[in-house]
Amino acid sequence: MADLAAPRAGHLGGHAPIEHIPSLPPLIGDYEERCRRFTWEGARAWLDPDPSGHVNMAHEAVDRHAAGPLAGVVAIRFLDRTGEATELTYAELRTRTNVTAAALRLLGLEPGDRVCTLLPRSPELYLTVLGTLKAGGVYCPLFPAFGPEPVRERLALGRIRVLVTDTLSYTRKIAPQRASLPDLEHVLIVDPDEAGAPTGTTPWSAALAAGWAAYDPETFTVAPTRPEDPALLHFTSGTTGKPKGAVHVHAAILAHHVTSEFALDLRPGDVYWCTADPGWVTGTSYGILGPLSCGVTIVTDAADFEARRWYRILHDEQVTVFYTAPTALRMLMRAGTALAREHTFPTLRHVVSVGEPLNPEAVLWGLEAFGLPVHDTWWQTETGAIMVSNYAGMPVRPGSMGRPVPGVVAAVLAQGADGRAAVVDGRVEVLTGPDEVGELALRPGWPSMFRAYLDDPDRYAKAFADGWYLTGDLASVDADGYWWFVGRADDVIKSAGHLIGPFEVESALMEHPAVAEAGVIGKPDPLAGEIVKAFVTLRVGYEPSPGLARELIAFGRHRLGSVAPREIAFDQALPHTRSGKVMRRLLKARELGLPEGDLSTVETAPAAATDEGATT
Ligand code: 6R9
Repeated sequence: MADLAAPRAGHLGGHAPIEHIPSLPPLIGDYEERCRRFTWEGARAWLDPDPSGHVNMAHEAVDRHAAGPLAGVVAIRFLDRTGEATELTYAELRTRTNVTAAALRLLGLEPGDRVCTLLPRSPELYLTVLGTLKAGGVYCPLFPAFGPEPVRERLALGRIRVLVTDTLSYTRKIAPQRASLPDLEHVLIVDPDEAGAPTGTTPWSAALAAGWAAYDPETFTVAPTRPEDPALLHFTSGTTGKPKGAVHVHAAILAHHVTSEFALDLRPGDVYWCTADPGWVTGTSYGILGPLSCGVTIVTDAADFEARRWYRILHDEQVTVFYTAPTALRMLMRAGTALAREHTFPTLRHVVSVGEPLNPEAVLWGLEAFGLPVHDTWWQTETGAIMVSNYAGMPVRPGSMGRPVPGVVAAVLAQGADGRAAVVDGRVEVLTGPDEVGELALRPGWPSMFRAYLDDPDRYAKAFADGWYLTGDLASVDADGYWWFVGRADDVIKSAGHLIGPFEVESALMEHPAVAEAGVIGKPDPLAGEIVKAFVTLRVGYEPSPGLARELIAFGRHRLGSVAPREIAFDQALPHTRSGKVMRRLLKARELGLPEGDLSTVETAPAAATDEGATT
């Protein structure tokens, strides 16, 4: 083990390392040794293909356990808003997901057809994910807090055939736009009222009853998918243009499994709680597939964050491994250490975080509240699985993301003028010195690597250079091999761990009659990491006013839901590049009071911002 006695200066405060004392020895032993031994080819031995070599994620996650000693173990324990629990064992989950798959097959779902959920954390969501995979379909989650606009855009881009949702979401977000979604053939409603499901939809229970009648769930055969067949479609956001649909294949389950063992330290007997919403990639890879593949008991909670409730769940459910996000940890911190101390967590062994920079304070607070430091993990929608992590048993260096997981080759690439990796004659430069900052890049080859951006081969090709996948993040590596997150190299916003594309927000705002143009940035926020702030140029005839700012915020919220701007500032002279793009980087530099850098490409003279914005 490297000598970690000296705290690392400079970065995020540089705290002394913490020796983690697990109550159980970590599942995976020595890091260096493990990296030396590991090959993906070797890891494939874990997969349980059929005799013809077919691999199906849902089989790997559920059925293989249902056929063995874990059959009677609780696979998922669902807590509803009142705290009432419903449980499904691995055997029951196998049957129920077979019925769901049968229902989808009966609706005419063909291999490769796409199925979406717009649901809170409920049994129907988990059954749809696994049922879709078993039917050979491609599952695509939608974040339930999205407004009608992001929902419609993703349903249209994904050419979704089947949507599973509830009455309220359907009535408010889908029904008014159904005519513009010709591919959406079936909508299943999980909570029809006495009057039945809305016109044009089918009650979920009726679809399931039909599936049950048509197939024997005990002998139902899972779709014979090949390892490279598409399984998951995750929309993510870039700096420009429409949301990008990252496509993942069935073989990805191997990476979900290996990293769930290595970074989350999961094993049979664990009670595991992942607080990520299933509408985002963490909710699929580590809320469902990875942990089930390890044979653990997953706890899910339908309620929103509430500090006391969370502590109670950790205690009462005897959670052993807790995977959450920095924003959630900061909300727990805000609720005070005293509240945490009212509870004990005797079973808790490993606390892990993802999605945004984990500040050293949160790591150290974990020690106070749980008696355990928080272990950071870094990855992206595109990578499908954890790439860099503070694994269990590793001395945590607060503020560091950890080290690449076995089987992952990462590098820091020299930057060009635009902040991204410089590509000269098709070549990049790998920085090898300690603490040098550049773009974090990964050598493709792990199974959960995205295989395409849906219908956008150009964008996919642009994500690679010289044999590297370029992540868009800036990072550095210290002399001991610990990786440090420095920032994004692009304009994408991370708010409460959720990735938000500025272009999507700008486009929605520009549909308001008062708005001529908008530039959207992430403004640092002590709780959410960043909040969305929009700079708006008004059309002739409109005057800036706090009332108009409030109106624009309400307009954004109505269209976009939770990804809407929280702050509006009026600016009649937004800075542009010569090619006419709003310079978000400059807006951000001004917001932060940073030097404005090289302005040679600015066309509109930087004007003093007329910040008459309202904040809600
Ligand atoms: C899993 C997920 C990916 C982006 C990523 C980076 C940020 C994720 C982080 C982190 C600092 C960490 N990010 N983990 N930043 N420290 N431990 O979040 O996927 O929604 O695609 O976001 O999130 O900027 O590039 P996704």
